[in-house]
Amino acid sequence: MIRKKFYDKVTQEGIKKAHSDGVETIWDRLEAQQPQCGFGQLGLCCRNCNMGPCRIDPFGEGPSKGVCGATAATIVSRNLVRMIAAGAASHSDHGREIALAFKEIAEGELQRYEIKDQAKLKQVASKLEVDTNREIKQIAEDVAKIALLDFGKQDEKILAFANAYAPESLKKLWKSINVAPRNIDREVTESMHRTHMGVDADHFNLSLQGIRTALSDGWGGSLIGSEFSDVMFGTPQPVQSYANLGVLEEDKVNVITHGHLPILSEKIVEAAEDEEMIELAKSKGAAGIVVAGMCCTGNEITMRHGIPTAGNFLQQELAIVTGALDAMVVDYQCIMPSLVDVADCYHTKIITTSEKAKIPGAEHIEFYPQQADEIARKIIKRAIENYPARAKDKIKIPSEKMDGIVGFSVEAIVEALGGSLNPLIEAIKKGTIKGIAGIVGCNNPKIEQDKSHIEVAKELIANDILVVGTGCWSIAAMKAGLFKLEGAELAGESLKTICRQLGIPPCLHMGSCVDNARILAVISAIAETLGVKTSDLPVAGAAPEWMSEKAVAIGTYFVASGIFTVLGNTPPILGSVEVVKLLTKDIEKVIGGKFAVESNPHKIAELMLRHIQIKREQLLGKRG
Ligand code: SF4
Ligand code: MSK
Repeated sequence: MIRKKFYDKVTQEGIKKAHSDGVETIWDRLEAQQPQCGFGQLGLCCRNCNMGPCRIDPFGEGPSKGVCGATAATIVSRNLVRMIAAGAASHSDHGREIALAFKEIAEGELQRYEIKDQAKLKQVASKLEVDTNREIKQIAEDVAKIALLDFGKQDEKILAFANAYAPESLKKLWKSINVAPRNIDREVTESMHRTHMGVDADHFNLSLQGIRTALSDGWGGSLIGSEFSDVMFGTPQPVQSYANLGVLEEDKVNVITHGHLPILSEKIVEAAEDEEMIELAKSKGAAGIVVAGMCCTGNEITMRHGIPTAGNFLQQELAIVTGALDAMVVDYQCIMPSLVDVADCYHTKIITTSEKAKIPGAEHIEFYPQQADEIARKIIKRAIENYPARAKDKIKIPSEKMDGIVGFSVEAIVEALGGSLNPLIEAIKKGTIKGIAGIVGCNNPKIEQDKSHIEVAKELIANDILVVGTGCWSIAAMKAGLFKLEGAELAGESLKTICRQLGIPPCLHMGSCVDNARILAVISAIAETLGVKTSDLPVAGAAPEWMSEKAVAIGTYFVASGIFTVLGNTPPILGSVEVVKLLTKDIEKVIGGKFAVESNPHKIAELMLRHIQIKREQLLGKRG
């Protein structure tokens, strides 16, 4: 094993059990991959045409250009833009799926779902300047139309959603450097076009298109996904929940929903609560049914229903290793194909549900929103029928689970503050809260699971920084008790006092990885109230354990929204000094934010604290 020590003891025990059961895990496969390709790590290989693959020698002894003449800067930036495009495409395709379902609900074509939060719909509509003094159906139809046009309109204007939600100062800046996103699909397509052999070779120009594509995600596809999910399933409100593998129960049928799409998981939750299903489970000898989430589907259902979360990205295999998981239902993104191999050693059924994400060896039950209830019940039935197939001697569920409060949507934060963001702004001005940090992103087996997520957050709250976050960071924070009210004991004196007064934890759960738009909304509202740019605020971001291409898109739209962002592991860009310099230094003058790369959690926190301190001094000095 590469790593012997794990921050989360549940993971440590899970790996031990996996090995004694003869199961290979992600850490074993990482070890088998060593040494990983140096050209790949530096971003210096290109296979964008069949004159290649080409690679550049980073030591200057071998080739310095690809067959076509592409330099290191061209190849590195093209590869990076492709990562951003893939990340933006993934988030935005998820957003599109939600928007399409919403359109059908609005048109009365999809009766299996409803508009649960009409007030939120009106709020979205008025931002988009849609007349709200009409029937809900009419408002919904118009809002859906605008959202879907953002995926396909052919004019040069900024996305309607970005236009409605982004602060004026950001929009002005984006327009001035020609990175205002025009059409979500178009930006992804143009990124693929520009990175085709023989198109854009200028690393700066390519990076601008990367920025435009990321913005089409953060202020477009992801934002649409979050807003419509709230309208359809309810805007999250603080709710008590639990996290870690200890949420599984030995005497119950255990079902995990894993992936990202709430259209599916909402129905799985409903089906598992159905009396008929519970009776069926009892008839098989189980005491009931447990539904738990994993990764961002976990975030979606925990923040709306308090459904427990079994774990974050690196725990997906280990959930099966408990021997007590009867079905893992997956949609898309962050689902490892290895689940099928792990499940082979136990009785777990892996059920794929999206035509976009099939895994050889898994059972495929395709999910259609039009038959959502029947399909969800069919899936739950499969899990129940599988309960008796458990091998009793292989069952070992860790006892650890941690409670906490989840579901701090923007609306919930405003409510906790008594109706507006002003108390937060005042606290920032006074210095009782020194700044805000957004921590997001995945786990990565190259990094000790959860360690950076937790240590960075702890150090920030100890310095009176309010921490908000999403994605697999949230699950790490929850497991570590940072979403408990008592978590405030770890905060600095003034943050602790505020948390006690408001009855909030020092770290706030803002949702899944599409929900970073919520963080942007809070930051934008503060900047607009203060009459400053987002880049003037004492705010910083971090993705300490990122691994996915979506995280690259997120980091890029944070930076392009004026936020200094620290990456906890190096993206494949070190092969070009020009690209490194651009992204970690020069880009700040262009867009207001920049990246830093740092793996040591204490240094990550230090970088964020230093940035926040400088911005505080500038802001307060500027404001006299
Ligand atoms: Fe090589 Fe250029 Fe083709 Fe890339 S695009 S594989 S660098 S010839
Ligand atoms: S699930 S993208 S590992 S946060 Fe959204 Fe977690 Fe990262 Fe997937």
